[in-house]
Amino acid sequence: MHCRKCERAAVINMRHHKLSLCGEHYGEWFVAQTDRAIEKYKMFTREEPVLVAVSGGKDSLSLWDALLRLGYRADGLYIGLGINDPAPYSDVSLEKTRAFIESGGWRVAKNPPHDELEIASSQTPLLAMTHQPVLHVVDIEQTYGKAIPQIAREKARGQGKPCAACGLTKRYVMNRLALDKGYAVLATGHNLDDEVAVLMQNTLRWQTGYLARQAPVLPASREGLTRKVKPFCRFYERETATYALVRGIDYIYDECPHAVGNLTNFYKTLLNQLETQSPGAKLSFYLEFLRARGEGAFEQFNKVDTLHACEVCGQPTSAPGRCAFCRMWDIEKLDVAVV
Ligand code: Q46
Ligand code: ZN
Ligand code: ZN
Repeated sequence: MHCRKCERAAVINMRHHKLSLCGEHYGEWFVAQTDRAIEKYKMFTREEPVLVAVSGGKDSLSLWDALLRLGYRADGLYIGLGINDPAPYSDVSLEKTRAFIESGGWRVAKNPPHDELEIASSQTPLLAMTHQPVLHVVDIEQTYGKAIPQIAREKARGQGKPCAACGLTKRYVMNRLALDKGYAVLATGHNLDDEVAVLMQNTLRWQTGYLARQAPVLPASREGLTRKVKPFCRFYERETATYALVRGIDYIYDECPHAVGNLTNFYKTLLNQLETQSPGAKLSFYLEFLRARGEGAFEQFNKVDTLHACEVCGQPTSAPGRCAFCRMWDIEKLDVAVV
């Protein structure tokens, strides 16, 4: 199979787009599509500082790479969860994240070279990249005194899995750091497969409130909350992985050990079977959902709760008193800055 734009062998064939591309042209197509999504959904502008939540995986590192190549003012936030048992997942993911940004590989095109001439021309950045990216690292154990598995065990949250404690902590730290450091927006690397798995989960249970809030952009609906965006929401997982590959991004292949066997992965497997039978099914499920949502199908379920300020940290919370994060971490008892 050949590239649509040149004679070289294709590295990817996207049946849903009827498009095959070589490494170089795929890299160009991918960043252009990223920019189109950012503009289409009005995610952010080139003037606004963006905080990218990076985990060391293919999606978040590819997102940071693509945003920098497009000339956005993108910095990274890595949250050290302390998940190193049975395998050193957190340690390796931090290593990969640091290596990515310190290597400066995002500065130049790094598609597999075909000849000398091509290497020379591929050294040109897409846009003038004047931004010097910063990586913020928040280590949960150093900041709050315990790693995620430990606090989850102590608080008996999540029936044996630390995901509830982890998700609550990550959401809080991301939002808080973005606000404290003056970022206009928080970007995550969720891809189409992630979004469609959640969509299916919410649809099967008709969780209309969740459906009303599932979108490429979640506006900062009130003071104390940051706008959240998902620029990769239209890319299949295979497409972000191929981008990481053609860009030479070294990422952590393993998932968090606690993700193994979770419900989201089960739905991903089901949806992959559907996609095999019917190419493009995932993309149209998602896009048709966005269309219906855009037409107001879920508007009535988008309830705006009355929020209170947490009496410890000041963040918005649904019940008066301490927020869920401060309660779980007993923040008033710890002598630490919140972030
Ligand atoms: S990191 Fe945290 Fe995930 Fe691991 S402990 Fe669960 S929530 S699975 S995205
Ligand atoms: Zn080509
Ligand atoms: Zn609080």
